[in-house]
Amino acid sequence: MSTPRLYHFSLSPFCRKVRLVLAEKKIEVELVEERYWEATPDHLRRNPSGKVPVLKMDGVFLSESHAICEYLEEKYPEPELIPHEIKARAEVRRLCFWFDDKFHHDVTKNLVYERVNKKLMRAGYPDGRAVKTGATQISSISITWHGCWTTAAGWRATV
Ligand SMILES: N[C@@H](CCC(=O)N[C@@H](CS)C(=O)NCC(=O)O)C(=O)O
Repeated sequence: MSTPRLYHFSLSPFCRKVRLVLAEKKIEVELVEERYWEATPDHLRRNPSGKVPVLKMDGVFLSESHAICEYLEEKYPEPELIPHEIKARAEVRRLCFWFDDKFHHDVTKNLVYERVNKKLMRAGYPDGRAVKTGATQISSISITWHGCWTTAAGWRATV
């Protein structure tokens, strides 16, 4: 079986979530940094939506971070990251989708897109107001979330 390959962008929280799940499950993976904004034919062939992460595993290209995480959970049930009980599963999905949406909208778009992506894409200077908003939001969302998550679940990998 060939080593799975993750096409990712280091600063993307969607990619980080997949890296965390891979690390928790101790799955060896080859990391390939994808400059997704260049929208190369190869990248679009792997994922027509043009987004990262994309995981190549078992001969297929998996995309959408949550779908990837659930695939990994089903294929590698240990350690269990999603509980079996149906209401608890819904709660895990609610928290994940809430966090993904909120973090992307309040933090990533303001901080990473302004300070990193604009530079990489040569798309002008960062908007200082957006950067300030992102910096404020990161502490309120991130600290609350990570505190909650680590206390509740008692685990965290650092990737
Ligand atoms: N719902 C997607 C969102 C992924 C996403 O938006 N990734 C960003 C990088 S942080 C991206 O690839 N953006 C490119 C685009 O929107 O075309 C997931 O969970 O995988």
